[in-house]
Amino acid sequence: MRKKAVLGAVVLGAVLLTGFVAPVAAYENCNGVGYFALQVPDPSSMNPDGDASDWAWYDPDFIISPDQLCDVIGEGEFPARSDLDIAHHVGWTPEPDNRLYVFTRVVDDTLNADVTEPNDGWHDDDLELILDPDHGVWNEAPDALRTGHQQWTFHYARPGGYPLVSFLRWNQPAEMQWGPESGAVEGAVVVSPAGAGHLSTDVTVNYEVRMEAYDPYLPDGRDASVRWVFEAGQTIGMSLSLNEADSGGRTHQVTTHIQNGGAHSSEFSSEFTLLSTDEFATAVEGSSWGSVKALMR
Ligand SMILES: [Ca+2]
Ligand SMILES: [Ca+2]
Ligand SMILES: [Ca+2]
Repeated sequence: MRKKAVLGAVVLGAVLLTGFVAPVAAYENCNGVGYFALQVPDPSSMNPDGDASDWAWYDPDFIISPDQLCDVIGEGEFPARSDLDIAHHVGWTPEPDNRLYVFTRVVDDTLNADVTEPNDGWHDDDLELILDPDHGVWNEAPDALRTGHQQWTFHYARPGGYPLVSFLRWNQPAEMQWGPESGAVEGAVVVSPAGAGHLSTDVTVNYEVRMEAYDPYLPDGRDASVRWVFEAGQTIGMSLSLNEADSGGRTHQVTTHIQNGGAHSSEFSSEFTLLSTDEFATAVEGSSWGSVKALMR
């Protein structure tokens, strides 16, 4: 508790020093302080293909690893890094590109990939990105229309198996899938070794996302929805949750939020603050950002 309070004070100090707006909603971050997204220096170099070569610019101090994640299913021990290792990289761009970027590398001892129905994909190895750009307050049923926040999911897809990489969960009407269908939400999930299938062992799964954000995101489509404009210093509502199964269904959900209900209630969701290239590229050890980075390691 004391450590959390100290971390919170340091981040609040950094927020005040750099003119950031402090979060106003009751969000709960697993790491106790919140997470960061880094401005992509050159959006034209990015390709959402599951290959990490376009992420070489990313400051490794900001990679989110298991020591900043919670297991909110909690049936057993937190997975050992030898069984499950996770490295989230989160980026964003201002206008005119104005998109959110995520690259998540998962090293997993066993791949679970036998689900074929997208709404049931959480029984498999699977990434969820809960996004609430305007950082609102919400508490609703799991199948509520996802207009004010969205439960985006990204999944290993292959012929005869799970059919879609990018999908809006859960039990949404078909017209709500316009994001992936129009290219506003792009995702790639690449598993190595190539050709890995259900119960393959010692796999690496790369999830890569490039997406526009909308708030609200409405069933009537892009023109009826409101495009969110990302800006340095914003704190957005967002959780990254990895559903982990090794055989026989999900045993862990390893996530930035503090409770499984974080998909359905802002009270339990996490938040990301957007840093500009100036802030993270020029931060030196000993400065406020250097101190924050040191505490996050
Ligand atoms: Ca890439
Ligand atoms: Ca919202
Ligand atoms: Ca697994």
